[in-house]
Amino acid sequence: MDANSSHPAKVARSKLWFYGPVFVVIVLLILLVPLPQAASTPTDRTIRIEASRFQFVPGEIHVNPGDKVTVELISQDVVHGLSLDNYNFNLQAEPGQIVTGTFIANQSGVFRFRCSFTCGNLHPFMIGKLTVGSNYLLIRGIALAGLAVAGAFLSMWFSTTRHSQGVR
Ligand SMILES: [Cu+2]
Repeated sequence: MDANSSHPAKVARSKLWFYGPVFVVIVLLILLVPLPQAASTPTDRTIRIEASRFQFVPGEIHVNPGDKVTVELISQDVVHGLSLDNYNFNLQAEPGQIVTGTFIANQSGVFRFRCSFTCGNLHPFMIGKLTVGSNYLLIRGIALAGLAVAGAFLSMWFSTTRHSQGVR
C-alpha cells in the first residue's frame, strides 16, 4: 500500500489547504450565525423546588423570556425561603409544606435565588441560579472549544503523517 502512495507530503499539504479555510469558515459560522429565537415561545411552566439544609434541588433553573413560572417550594426539614434577585418574588415554606408563587420571567439574564429565612450556619450559601433566556454565549463557547480540540487532533494527525513519511 505504501508503495502506491507516491506523494504523501503533497496529500497532507493539500488536505491542509482544504481544511484550513474550512476551519476558518466554521469558526466564523459559530461566532456570527444568529441562533433562532423560535424556541422561546412564552409558556406556562411549573417548577418544583425542594429546599433542605442547605440547598435547593434543582439548584439551576432555565426558563424562556416571557414564561409564566409557577414555583412550588417544598421544605424538607426546617423553614426555608426562596427570594429571587431582581424579581419581586419571595416564598416561605414551613417544614413539610408546599407553597406556590408565580412570576413572569420578564427580565433576561442570570439571577440568583436565595434562602430568605435563616435556617442554619450555612444559610448564606443556600443559593440557586435562574437563567432566563438561552445562554448563546455559552453555546458558542462550547462549540469553539470542541472545534479547538478537533483542530488539535487534526494537526497532530498531520504532523505524525508527515514525520512518519520523513518529510519536514
Ligand atoms: Cu434555608
